Amino acid sequence: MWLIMKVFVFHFVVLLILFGVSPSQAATHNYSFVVKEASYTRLCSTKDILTVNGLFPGPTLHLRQGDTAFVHVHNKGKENITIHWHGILQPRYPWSDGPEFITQCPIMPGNSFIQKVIITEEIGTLWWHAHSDWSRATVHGAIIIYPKRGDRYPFPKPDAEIPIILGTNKGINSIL
Ligand SMILES: [Cu+2]
Repeated sequence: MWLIMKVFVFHFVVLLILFGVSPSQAATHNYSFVVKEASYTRLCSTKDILTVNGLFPGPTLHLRQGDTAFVHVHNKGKENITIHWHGILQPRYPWSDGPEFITQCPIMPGNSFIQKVIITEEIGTLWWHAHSDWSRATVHGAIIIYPKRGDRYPFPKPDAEIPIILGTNKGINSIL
């Protein structure tokens, strides 16, 4: 009887480790993206541009391999919008990947939509951007994906991390 109890407890502990208390457990993140116009000054010229949360570039997502992010997109702009997660595979879940009228309907002005972003194999720095007409010129930002806790980078560990986001002159100049 005592031996049966010991075997049962051992199996129970193994199951716990396999399904839930692993130290590299994936995390869920929630972000709020309010798409709205904000005034922006460059080279002594101030214009209203479309932004996320009033920021240009927009907010940086900090995630780990295996994490899932739910990005609550609130469209307070004047045009339809979607956000695309550039370089993210989105396995078996293309429904909030961003290309409007292909994988999802655009988010109309005044409406909200939760875009689910699933990080599987990606690691390093990618970016997100609007996927409707010219809106991507100002509505974009970085996605920084770290290895799982306890894992190493698949490249030499950076000494420092400084995100640099490059835009095209054409897009920015035509708006500013
Ligand atoms: Cu893209």
